[in-house]
Amino acid sequence: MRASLLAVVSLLRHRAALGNIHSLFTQHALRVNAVNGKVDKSVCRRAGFSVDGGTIGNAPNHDVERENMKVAILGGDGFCGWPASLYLSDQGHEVIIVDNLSRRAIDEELGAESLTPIVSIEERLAAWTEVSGKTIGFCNLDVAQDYDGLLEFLTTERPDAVVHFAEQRAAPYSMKNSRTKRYTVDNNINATHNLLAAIVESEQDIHVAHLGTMGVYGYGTAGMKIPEGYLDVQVDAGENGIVEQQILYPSNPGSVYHMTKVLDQHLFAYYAKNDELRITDLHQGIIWGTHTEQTQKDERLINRFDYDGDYGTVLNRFLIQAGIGYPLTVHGTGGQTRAFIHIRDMVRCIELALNNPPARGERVKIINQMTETHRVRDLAELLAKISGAEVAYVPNPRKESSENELHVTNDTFLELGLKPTTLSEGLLHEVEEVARKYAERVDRSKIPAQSLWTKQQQAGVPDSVASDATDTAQA
Ligand code: NAD
Ligand code: USQ
Repeated sequence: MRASLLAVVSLLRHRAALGNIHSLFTQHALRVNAVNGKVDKSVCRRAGFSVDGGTIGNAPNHDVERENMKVAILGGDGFCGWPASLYLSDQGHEVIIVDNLSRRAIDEELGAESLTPIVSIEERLAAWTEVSGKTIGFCNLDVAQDYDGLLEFLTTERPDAVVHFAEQRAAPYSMKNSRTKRYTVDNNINATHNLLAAIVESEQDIHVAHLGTMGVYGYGTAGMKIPEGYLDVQVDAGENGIVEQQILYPSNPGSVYHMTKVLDQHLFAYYAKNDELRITDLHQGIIWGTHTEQTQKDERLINRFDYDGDYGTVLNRFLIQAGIGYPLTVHGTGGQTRAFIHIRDMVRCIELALNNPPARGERVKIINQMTETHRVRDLAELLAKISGAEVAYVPNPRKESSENELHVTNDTFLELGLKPTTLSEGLLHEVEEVARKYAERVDRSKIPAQSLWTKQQQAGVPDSVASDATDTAQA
């Protein structure tokens, strides 16, 4: 049969929101502790919650009215997970963070630190209780490696929803060498699959909200708007005529990291079909900014802010570079167009996604979590204009299109009430100020992107920095 994909997009209609989930349960303080980097299963076990002294047994956790949800945040110590945990706790949800602190370990491995001084998870949680009067639980657990611990956690805690941030998320780190490639695949795919298998085994109806990426689509749009996950196609079935189908938008990942998110998509599709798990996959653009209302309440609640060549993302890197007087490192021509979302909108999107889960039996709900697109060189030129920074066009360490257009559909969150926080001079200055405040913590040698996609690429070192290094070496 000659099958050709003829055509193209139309927006999928999103099912009506199911309405807010309300909780019968009172807010119940619980704390699951980290013990020497290992899962303290005895503590996890003890953390079962009860109302009026009676343990909630096997009550179904999907069809009761709830004011607040019990939400497990996998990866809740990270750049997105920490502010999301604080935000959801602030809104009155019961939050438990699950994290193996691997991101902190990678900082040590790379000899790079967050620009902002982040305190230990124990201090963070204690500070939040002091500031807000609320308690966030914590379980130190490797979601990718400790399946039994994860199953026990779900069985004991019975969360209404799990937000899954727990993956290795840097494309450059994933491309450094075969060890980091293998780690990224093992960690990300196992984390996602363990979660799905454990939910099935626990026999609970837990809504999973996963942080995926715009990068699953690739960034070329063939002149159209990228839809929210699914593409309407017409297949020429020969004598049977034209057959209409909806398929996952064809993937085109640009790194091993992005590829793991493509593989995640297929795991989700399978478990939604076979086990009727309720899954939302949030295809998120590049986050910028660092503070949220909650992280600003106390210095000990400060969010991490990556600037190094592996974990720093483009706009945040430019802001830090502008703040400390380092040339803005535009890769190649800077013609790459990407999707962006401010960190304060990210936390709100998570809440909106949790409040509007798909129904059981429904296919995976895919939402594009981005608010605007920008071309990299335009961002650099804008910052140069408002801050006086120098722009350096450096070799591109990545193998990627040098120029691309990007048009994205993002109706779902707008219809659910998101009011986008778009790029403004005021916000750009605010972030740059953070960089200035902590400028003495910056290790300038960690700034250039050194991870090469292939041996043909070169590191993204500005000429002025390379010649300074040569001068210093010769002196
Ligand atoms: P991050 O590295 O700061 O946080 C990830 C957290 O997950 C870390 O605290 C880490 O310790 C934890 N973790 C990783 N593997 C784990 C495991 N096996 N078990 C338990 N915990 C584990 O990353 P982030 O920027 O907060 O990103 C969170 C998610 O959002 C990622 O999945 C990423 O792909 C996605 N995302 C991020 C951005 C962005 O710009 N930062 C953009 C789009 C999507
Ligand atoms: N870039 C520069 N100069 C820099 C850093 C980056 O020109 O100093 C360019 C890159 O070459 C690339 C673009 O900026 O073309 C974006 O790079 P990035 O590091 O900001 O973003 P990316 O590697 O795609 O990854 C980040 C997050 C990842 C998330 C993804 C969303 O680390 O977790 O999934 O953004 S998206 O880009 O929409 O796929």
